[in-house]
Amino acid sequence: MNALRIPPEVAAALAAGRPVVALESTLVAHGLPRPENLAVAREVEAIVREEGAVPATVGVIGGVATVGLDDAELERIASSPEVPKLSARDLPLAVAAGSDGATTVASTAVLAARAGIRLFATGGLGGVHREARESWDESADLLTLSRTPVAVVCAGVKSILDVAATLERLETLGVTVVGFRTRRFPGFYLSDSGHPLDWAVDSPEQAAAVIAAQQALGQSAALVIANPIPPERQLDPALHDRVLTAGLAELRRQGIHGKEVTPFLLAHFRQATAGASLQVNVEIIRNNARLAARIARAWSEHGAGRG
Ligand code: PSU
Ligand code: MN
Repeated sequence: MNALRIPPEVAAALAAGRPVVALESTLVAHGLPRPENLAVAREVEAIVREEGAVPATVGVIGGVATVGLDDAELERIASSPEVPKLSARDLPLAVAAGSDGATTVASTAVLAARAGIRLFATGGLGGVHREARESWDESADLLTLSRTPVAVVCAGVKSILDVAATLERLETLGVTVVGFRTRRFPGFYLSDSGHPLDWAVDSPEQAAAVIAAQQALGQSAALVIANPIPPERQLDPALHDRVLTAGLAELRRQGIHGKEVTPFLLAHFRQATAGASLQVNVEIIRNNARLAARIARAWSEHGAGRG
């Protein structure tokens, strides 16, 4: 069965130890509105290239988990309104069914690790939802990161979540978390979630050294590299809090649950902030892709995977 495909450009870069950055496709298909989503997906790949790394956007095409979508495949994932959101557990079902699918942080991490890609950029991780005590809604991103050796550059976890509970879960699950030039955990749309971090790195080289140490110690959990949006570019915190309160009330009123929750709240933010949240979200993704590519280069110079 041809379940996994790594196109030649990505395979060659990996074989030669050159820098590669995995990118996810759920944020393209379900996190950003059409048609801007396709432009953002292409731009982010271009940023990774500009920084001297090979981009590998991950998705499932006709039942083949593909680590490095070509432009036509990227367009297919970005423009189809029906493409399913696949977490790690959904991958075998989509493969066996011959389906297309967009991959979340969890499923992208699994496929990137399987392909031998260490660096991965996204917007914000999934995590523990507010009211999780009743709903039990905790993103599979967390458990997956506990057993998947990738380094994920993100702007923390989405601020629609219970950030404190998510940080506790990351600790329990043994996921290493480090701030990039900060000891404050970022809040996705906001530069600071209000929660401190114990550790920070100041350069791509230092981040690569942490990855090398994880490997040397035989640890197989992920590294979360938390990269905040600069404060002058964040969403206005007062607006953020108002919009979030209204969005959570609307979620309850409409009885939305499961994997619809995250896309619903992101769309609510876009509409209620007249697109300001979209600007911030796109900027976060750009910044994270750039940093991931720089770390991938430092990691490659470190002797990627060979140390
Ligand atoms: N980052 C973004 N936008 C997104 C996501 C991340 O800027 O839409 C996606 C990721 O794919 C992440 C998912 O894995 O949201 C979390 O979904 P859930 O809460 O249903 O696990
Ligand atoms: Mn969920």
